[in-house]
Amino acid sequence: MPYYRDYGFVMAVGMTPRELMLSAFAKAEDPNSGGRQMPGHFGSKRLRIVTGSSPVTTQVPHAVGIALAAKMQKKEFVTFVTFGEGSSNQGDFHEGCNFAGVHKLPVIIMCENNQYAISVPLHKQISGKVSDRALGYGFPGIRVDGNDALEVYAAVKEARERAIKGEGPTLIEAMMYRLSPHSTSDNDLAYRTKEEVEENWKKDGVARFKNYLIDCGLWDEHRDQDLAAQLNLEIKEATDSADQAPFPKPEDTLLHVYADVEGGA
Ligand SMILES: Cc1ncc(C[n+]2csc(CCOP(=O)(O)OP(=O)(O)O)c2C)c(N)n1
Ligand SMILES: [Mg+2]
Repeated sequence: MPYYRDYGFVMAVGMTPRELMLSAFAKAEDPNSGGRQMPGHFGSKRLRIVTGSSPVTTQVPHAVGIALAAKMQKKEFVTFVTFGEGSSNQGDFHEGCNFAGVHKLPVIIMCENNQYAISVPLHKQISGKVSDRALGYGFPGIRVDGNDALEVYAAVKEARERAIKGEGPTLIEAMMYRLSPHSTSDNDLAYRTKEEVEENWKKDGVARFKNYLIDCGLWDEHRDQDLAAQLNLEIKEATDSADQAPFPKPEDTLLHVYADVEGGA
């Protein structure tokens, strides 16, 4: 149950650039919503990504409910849900955490703390740590460096093992920084400095992981350039293909809005 920041995450679990572009161009074939939702509202039956709603953090109680179903049906799966630190101040987050703690549900609750909620900086949103809130709900909460891929991986892996063993939820707060404006209509330099943004680009987790792989002798600049060229081509093909794909038909407007009743309503 990812939220709108999770392009990297949904691609890591198998969503293709073409599927994402079909969503950006609002085309009929878009698996996320058939072209009905804004881009970034991910959903895929094939990949078990539950469709996200626009009010932020509504996905937390949904994820907890799905984890309850896993427990009741004795199915071995874990729900993974993400959201921003700004929205972790909403009731949905707290109600979801409380229920998950009481019922020891198999859910990983991950806050992507990028230090801004649109124009509101972290120090005006929260005075403590998001991860410390888990204590009040009776399960572990840990803060990790969200720019360190391996640290995040280790924390999520351990949280999954706890969930599978029936030990209940884990709250993970991944510390990072929102490198771009909130949206294309946001002028971020109205509320933060260019220097602050530039300083944080130096800590970017993708560049850091690349350098780590180079240091380990597993990667090099030459291969990196080849990969970038290959990915640019893939994105261009996905963009062209989605651009040319048909729009939804007007008569399909109500498709998936109401349940189909067998034999007619
Ligand atoms: C309930 C609700 N209130 C307000 C909004 C408008 N809104 C969209 S994104 C956003 C910022 C959320 O900040 P954060 O949770 O830190 O996530 P980030 O965008 O930083 O990843 C807001 C206020 C919304 N979508 N839903
Ligand atoms: Mg944020």
